[in-house]
Order: sequence, then C-alpha cells, then structure tokens
Amino acid sequence: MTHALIVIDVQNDFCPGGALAVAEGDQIVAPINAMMDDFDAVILTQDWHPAGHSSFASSHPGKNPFEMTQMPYGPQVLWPDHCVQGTDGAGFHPDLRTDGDLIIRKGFRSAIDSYSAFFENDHDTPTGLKGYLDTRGIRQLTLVGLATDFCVHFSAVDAARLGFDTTVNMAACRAIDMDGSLAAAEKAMRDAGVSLI
Ligand code: VGL
Ligand code: ZN
Repeated sequence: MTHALIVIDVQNDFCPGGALAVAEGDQIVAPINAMMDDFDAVILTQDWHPAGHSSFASSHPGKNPFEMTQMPYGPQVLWPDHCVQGTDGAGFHPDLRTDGDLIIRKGFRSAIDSYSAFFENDHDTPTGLKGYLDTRGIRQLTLVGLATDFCVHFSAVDAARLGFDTTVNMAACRAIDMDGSLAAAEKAMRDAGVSLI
C-alpha cells in the first residue's frame, strides 16, 4: 500500500506573526519534519492567492475580516489578506522540510477560494491532486498542517469522499477555531469516514 503524507499550508502567514496566524501554528513544524521519512510520498500544499483575491475582506468594501459573504458558489468567510503569491507570508515556514515529492498550489483563481487540496470551494473545479495520486497508485493518505478547521478539514473530507483511506493526525494540526468551527470540522471529518488520530 502506497501511503502519502499531505502537509497542508504550513506557511508563514498561518504561523505566529503572520497575516492569518493560527495559534501555535509553528509548533507542528518539527513533528511534521520527523514524520516525513515514514511515508512513501510527501506532498505539500501552498495557499497561493493573487493580490486582491475575492476571499480577502479588503476586496469587499464595508466588510471586515472573519465576516461572511455570499459568493456565486456559496457562503464564504472573508479573510485578512494572506498568502499573496511571491510574498514572504506565502512562503513555507523556514524550518519546514520542503524536500517532498510534489508541491501543489491552490487559491490562485481570483474569483474562487480553495480550501481543499482536491477541489476549489465550488466543490467542482479540480486542483489536479487526485490525478497525481492515482497515477502514482497512492490510496492511503495522512493529512497534517494548517488550519485543522479549514484547509485540513475540507481536504480530508474530499479525500475520503474520493475513496482514499484517509487519516488526520490531529497532533500535527492547529485550528483557527472561530464560532465552533473546530468541533464542526471534527464531526464533518468523522461523518465522512476520516480517522482522527
Ligand atoms: C486557510 C483560510 C484561508 C487554511 C487558507 O489553510 O486553512 N484558511 N485560506
Ligand atoms: Zn487562503
């Protein structure tokens, strides 16, 4: 069985001091580095938005970060500007090992956000990751990274729905946790058949 580690968005903007800092986001770097050698493949994702992205509150006059808006594809949280392509904030945490097999970037279309590593937030536009995994015969996935309740959550649910044997290692994840989003994410992942360890 080919087992891949998927490292979600361990980027400067999601770590303390970053634009959309996740509490203790940097504390998962050393454990993730240590896990990498135990897998047949390591894939990293990178949130990679153009300036003025539609998920940024700054693109919606009168709206503040962490408010909701309605997008053509459904409700969307508005975020502080973060992970703008080519900026330091979009870079990986400096201590993260980036010697994995594949780096997949997402969120690069201005009009649509992309939490999941598999599909953008319309739940329809693919990122190409499934094709890569299928081509390599990878059927088993362990997910780690940031943030538990957004990008890890949606990636894990999509992975399970696509038929991958999917585990989230919660010790190597950290959450934004707004309005109960962490508890809701844990329930949604379990309901989709994801193993939380
Ligand atoms: C993420 C919010 C906005 C994440 C990315 O990586 O969880 N969250 N963009
Ligand atoms: Zn983002």
